[in-house]
Amino acid sequence: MNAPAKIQDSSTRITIGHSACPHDCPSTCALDVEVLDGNRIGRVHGAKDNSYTAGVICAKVARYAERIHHPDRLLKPLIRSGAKGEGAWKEASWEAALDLVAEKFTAAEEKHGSETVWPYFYAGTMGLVQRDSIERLRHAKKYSGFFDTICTNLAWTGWVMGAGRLAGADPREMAVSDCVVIWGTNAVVTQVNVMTHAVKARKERGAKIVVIDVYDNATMKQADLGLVLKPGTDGALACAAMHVLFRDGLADRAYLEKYTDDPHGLEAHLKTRTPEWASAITGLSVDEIEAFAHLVGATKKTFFRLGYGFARQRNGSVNMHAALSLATVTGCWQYEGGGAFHSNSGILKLDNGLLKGAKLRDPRIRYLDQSRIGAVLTGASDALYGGPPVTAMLIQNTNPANVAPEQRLVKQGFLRDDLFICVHEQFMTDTAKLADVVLPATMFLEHDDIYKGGGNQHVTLGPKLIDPPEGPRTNLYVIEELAKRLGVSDRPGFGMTEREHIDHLLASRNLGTFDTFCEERWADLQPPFDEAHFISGFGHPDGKFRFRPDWTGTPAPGKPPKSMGTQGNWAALPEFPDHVELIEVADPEHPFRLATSPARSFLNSSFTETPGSQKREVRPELRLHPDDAAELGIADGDRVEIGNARGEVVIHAKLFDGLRRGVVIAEGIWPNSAHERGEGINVLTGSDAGPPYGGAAFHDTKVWLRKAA
Ligand SMILES: Nc1nc2c(c(=O)[nH]1)N[C@H]1C(S)=C(S)[C@@H](COP(=O)(O)OP(=O)(O)OC[C@H]3O[C@@H](n4cnc5c(=O)[nH]c(N)nc54)[C@H](O)[C@@H]3O)O[C@H]1N2
Ligand SMILES: Nc1nc2c(c(=O)[nH]1)N[C@H]1C(S)=C(S)[C@@H](COP(=O)(O)OP(=O)(O)OC[C@H]3O[C@@H](n4cnc5c(=O)[nH]c(N)nc54)[C@H](O)[C@@H]3O)O[C@H]1N2
Ligand code: SF4
Ligand SMILES: [Mo]
Repeated sequence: MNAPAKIQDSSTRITIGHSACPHDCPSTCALDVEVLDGNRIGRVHGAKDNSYTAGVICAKVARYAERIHHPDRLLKPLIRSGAKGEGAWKEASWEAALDLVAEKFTAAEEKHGSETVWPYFYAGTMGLVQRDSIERLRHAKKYSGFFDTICTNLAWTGWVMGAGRLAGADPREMAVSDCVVIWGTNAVVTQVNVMTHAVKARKERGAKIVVIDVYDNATMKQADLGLVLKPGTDGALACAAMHVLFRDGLADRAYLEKYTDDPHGLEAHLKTRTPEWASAITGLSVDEIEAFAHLVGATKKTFFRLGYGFARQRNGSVNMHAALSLATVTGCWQYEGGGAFHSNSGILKLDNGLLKGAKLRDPRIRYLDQSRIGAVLTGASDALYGGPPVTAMLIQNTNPANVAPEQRLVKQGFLRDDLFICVHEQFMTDTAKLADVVLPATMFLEHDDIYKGGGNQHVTLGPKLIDPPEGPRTNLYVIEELAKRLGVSDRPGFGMTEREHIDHLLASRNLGTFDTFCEERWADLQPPFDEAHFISGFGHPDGKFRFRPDWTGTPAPGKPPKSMGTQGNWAALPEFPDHVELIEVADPEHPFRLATSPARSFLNSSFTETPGSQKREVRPELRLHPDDAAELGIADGDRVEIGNARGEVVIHAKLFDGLRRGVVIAEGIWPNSAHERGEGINVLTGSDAGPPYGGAAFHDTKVWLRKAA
């Protein structure tokens, strides 16, 4: 299975094991891992012969040894012995800890009915077996459902409204493009492989790289044209660029006639969306908007790489749809190296029904909104959908006390005496600190799993390469053991090993087995050109791209289950691409707009514990325009207080002129304890459901700020 051992020196034997990065990153890199003496790891490398990874991975995963062999890893089940959140624990055996969890879940169910238990999980591991098995337990037990809105909803909805399918041009084609537009993704930081392919195009064919963001970030430093606009105004930029294309004969009218729903309606609608109009909204100059429009209009092979970041605004679905509409007006879809891409999650379908227990699902059971966990746990009746309070939770692969919006409400909820919480974790996170029972979890190199790459087209195996330390157990183990204690272990899908689940998933698409994947490592599922570029039709029934989206309609991956009704204010959404002021517009009490962009050395709340990341990120900082700072009497490095109706946070000022006045940026989701007062940046962010189907607007927050006392 592994490449032949190479001998480094007489004492250490190094073999290379193959895996996939399990973290919540669109790149899902194929990895070559140095395994030392069969039980520790050395450096981690990107697989050179994987056509998307192409030998490149981020620095934080290259240094994975410092995370997996970290001295602070959780090694023992812990049961709370003091007050909630106090930090007093006693060690317990696995048997005793699991018995306690099962006992508490059963008691909660007896008192309030099964919907009182809320399994809460996300993508801390993207491994299908370890991530999704919790769904099987929840269906089998009729526990409350989980509507996952924290990350992809606003973006995916906007894309699918236009294209009809969550797929797009092969991202490797960026390497043969003449212009790569990197829009609302800080790719250098969040998915480095985008840069591999984009930079190759520049080196080999002189391609231009355009970056559109709200600050001059690490990716914009690599751009030929960098556009720094105000947060939440990308729809205006896209509309003005389309206006210029129609005005100057750069719209591909023949293509539009054939492939789109209403090009004439669009053109008429855009008449008033001039560069002057957009300039006032975005803060960009008319010249910048004209230059951008002419570049993408005149360059047939333009590749639009649309990220998540610009959709994390309350008008994010509209902005995503507008940017995608711009790509379509240029006609770039027809050319290799042209087109648009956001996610391939729609092409990498494996039959996960057995894994997730789909047949066990009772459609009458309510779903609760992941992002509204604060409202749910503090008993807001609209958040509970008329059902019982949540009084028991199992949390895997996520750290909501840190990453969810409206942190004060979340914490208040967690501290409720009548709420029992079990957290299965690798480290003592902000969430684990508030639990009643903490169970130690394995890491990806210590268990078997299989991974799908949203930002590429591969399904990649991650077999177990080393033994875990004594103590941590897999997610699958926890689910299976709870199923036994809760009386559902005889239901379909239970009692299977990781390898059996993987064989079953692969068989559904005739991709082979766990064993064949040990040899082949991955499968490349890229659809043919005509399908990926929508030459054979877009994903809507009539095969046409929709400039006029049906915001309430199907098909939309983020659409809530029927039982939730319509979440957002879809009535406020526009008929055609537009700028809609559904954002938290600055006002006299809150003159600034805050975006909480990603930090390079952290991945969400992960890697905040590793020495390499801590050394590089240093401390939480707020990027602030020097002229704004001068007006407020704030100097570089000063402590500033930043706040709104949801709360206030103290952070250090970093004067920075690479953003618009009135905009501030806080990079990274630091642990709450890294901030004064032990409260993190998500004290400030809102959890209201972005239209049409919900989703958290993490970069859309109005705030005041002042020098801290
Ligand atoms: N190093 C690192 N890598 C990560 C993560 C991380 O936290 N750190 N997170 C992972 C996860 S879970 C995800 S979903 C992906 C997300 O990765 P991305 O798709 O890159 O999305 P974001 O990280 O939300 O933000 C990207 C950029 O959008 C910008 N932005 C914010 N508002 C606007 C706007 O209104 N318009 C425009 N044009 N830009 C705006 C931000 O400033 C930021 O630079 O990254 C993954 N990879
Ligand atoms: N302010 C602000 N907040 C944000 C964002 C933002 O841009 N700004 N981004 C949002 C986005 S896009 C996302 S996706 C969320 C993500 O936020 P989280 O879901 O918290 O993300 P991660 O850090 O990826 O993973 C969470 C935990 O999973 C654990 N874990 C990893 N593997 C395993 C495993 O195999 N088993 C178990 N039991 N645990 C495991 C890790 O130790 C980690 O503590 O944050 C959101 N919050
Ligand atoms: S770039 Fe993303 S997928 Fe690749 S190793 Fe880093 S975190 Fe993992
Ligand atoms: Mo995410």
